[in-house]
Amino acid sequence: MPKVLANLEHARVLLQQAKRAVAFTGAGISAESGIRTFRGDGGLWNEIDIETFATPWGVQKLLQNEPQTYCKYLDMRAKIIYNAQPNAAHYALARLEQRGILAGIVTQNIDNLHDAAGSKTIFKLHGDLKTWHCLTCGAHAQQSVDDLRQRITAAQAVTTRAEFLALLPRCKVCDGYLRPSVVLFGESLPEDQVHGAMALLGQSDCLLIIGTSGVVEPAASFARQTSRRGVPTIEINLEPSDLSHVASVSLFGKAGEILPELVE
Ligand code: BV8
Ligand code: ZN
Repeated sequence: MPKVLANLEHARVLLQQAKRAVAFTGAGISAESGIRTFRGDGGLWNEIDIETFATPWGVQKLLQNEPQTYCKYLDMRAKIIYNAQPNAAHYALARLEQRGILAGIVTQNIDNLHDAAGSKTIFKLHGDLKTWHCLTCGAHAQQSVDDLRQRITAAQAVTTRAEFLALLPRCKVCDGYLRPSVVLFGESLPEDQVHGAMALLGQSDCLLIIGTSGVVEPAASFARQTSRRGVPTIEINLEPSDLSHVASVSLFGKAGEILPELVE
């Protein structure tokens, strides 16, 4: 039997024995939905400087000196996500949860495609575009992606930091400015999401690592520690990642093709 089929069979056996499997997902699971990944071929960070565009200090500096540049970046990023739909990989995980095999998902993605595919238990380690928080009092608020789209469209005409701030929604508690709770580099992860993810991973009896390079911390360590605890680990990726060494079996190929086959 060719190695690929043997690996798929091995992964199937591991999943069949699971009662509380958990999926740890990254940008690769959304690649077939048309959303760019960050590293590897065509990766976003190959052409966008993380320090300038994706750290709080970089964003502050951009807003002070060239708000237009930042608004164009936001428009480029958000446009990719607006029309994205879940792909077969997202739906396969939702089915696995409905069957009571998958206990939930820990994702690094901010695209809300797992929610759109019907998954229920999802912990978003890096936030998402619909969850916002107040810069002054920290109160949380939900904003629709349409609302975000209108604000980013209006932001294309912005010339000063004050004009940019004027476009932000206001907090109902203290009237402070709201921002999307997307976690930038150098920012800590949302505690409620981290606690939920740790509890889910702590009780898991099978770990699926799907579409992540395993480079970003502390997210990657949550997956690594779970495998190191002896939980059987199935990796699905186009190529080896920084987490391949902890996988019991690695299935190389597109998540949108492999996951439905693994789940059926
Ligand atoms: C923290 C949201 C401390 C934003 C993201 C220097 C300066 C500042 C920080 C650091 C620094 N050096 C190190 C750090 C720590 C930093 C970090 O890990 N940096 C990395 C680059 C080394 N981490 C942080 O800053 C974190 N916070 O440490 O805070 C702290 C502590 C206490 C108090 C205060 C502060 C915050 C990290 C979160 C950053 N935000 N995103 C945005 O989107 O703009 S990270 C970003 O990377 C996304 O969330 C993404 O999901 C995530 C991880 O990447 P992947 O998902 O793995 O995506 P990638 O493209 O890398 O890989 C895709 C994979 O899919 C590939 O393997 C590919 O082969 C595969 N693939 C592709 N297509 C398919 C596929 N697989 C299957 N099928 C396919 N079709
Ligand atoms: Zn507030």
